[in-house]
Amino acid sequence: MLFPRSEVIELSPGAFLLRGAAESVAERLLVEIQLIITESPLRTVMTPMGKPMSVEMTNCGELGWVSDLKGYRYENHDPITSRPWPKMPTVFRDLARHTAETAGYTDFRPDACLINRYSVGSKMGLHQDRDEKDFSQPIVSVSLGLPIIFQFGGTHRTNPKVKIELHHGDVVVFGGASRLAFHSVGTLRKGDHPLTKSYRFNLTFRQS
Ligand code: MD6
Ligand code: FE
Repeated sequence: MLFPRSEVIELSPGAFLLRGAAESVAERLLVEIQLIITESPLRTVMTPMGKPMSVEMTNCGELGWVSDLKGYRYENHDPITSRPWPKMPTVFRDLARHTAETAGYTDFRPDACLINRYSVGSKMGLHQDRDEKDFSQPIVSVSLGLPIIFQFGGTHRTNPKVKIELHHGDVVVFGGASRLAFHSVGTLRKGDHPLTKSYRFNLTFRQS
């Protein structure tokens, strides 16, 4: 597959913003998302603290990220359907590998893709992504639909944060010295996007 070159902005050591890198395949990604959610529906999950997350989620790939009162972990079956997660579409894998490589991560082999859907008022609090085994592998994050504010800091919760707005088609590759950086997502504001209407989707690819 051919991907156009995109502007690469280093946000912090090892973390890169690839402006618009997913734009040329966005419509295909959204078609695949719709197919995935007919197999493994979007759901509201509980944090281990017993609070529902405001973002709805599902997964594709060999493994899926799940959260419940027992904790955060990767599972090879969807706990709702008791079936394997839907297969990771080729266009997902190719985009993740290509953008990781553009950011300098040459051997990224994602086996899990978490799909988050934000509706008006959804947000994601400050967290680290640390449920994976190998922190030498980056995370690739793809934004689709309505824009949102993304904040990221350092490896301590209280480190100063940089604020950026993520738009439709933007890709963030988070690795190296920034792999365990704390980050958060602001509240989704009302809007009407030509492809996703009132929603924002985020795909995060990991090697679990
Ligand atoms: C989001 N993203 O953009 C949530 N995690 O909706 C994340 O939590 C994230 O963008 C790890 C690496 C990149 C990310
Ligand atoms: Fe995250």
